[in-house]
Amino acid sequence: MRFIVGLIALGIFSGEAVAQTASLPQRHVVHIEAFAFQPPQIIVSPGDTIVWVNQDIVPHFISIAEGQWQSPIIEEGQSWEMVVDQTGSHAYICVFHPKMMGAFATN
Ligand SMILES: [Cu+2]
Repeated sequence: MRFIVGLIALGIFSGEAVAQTASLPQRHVVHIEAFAFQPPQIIVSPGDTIVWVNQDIVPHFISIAEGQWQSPIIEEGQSWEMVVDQTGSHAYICVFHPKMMGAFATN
């Protein structure tokens, strides 16, 4: 009995040992400016949101390289956001300007 009391005093049976590892979802802003994604590559977690903000004077149109998803056409001054629901590394381009390339990867 003295042994058990000692363990409780050490906090071993207190139930406080479960670490809080999950973090809150983050918002990541990718600026579209001068026909480029800035930053071009970001690291995200599933459940995070990526926001693309078109600061150019022309529309842009994002498509993942493998064609798995597309944004609507993002008009000048508009933005579009997407919740990350997939893991791994994903490259994307602008359909209108295929030299525009970006990527996001999950950590
Ligand atoms: Cu474009």
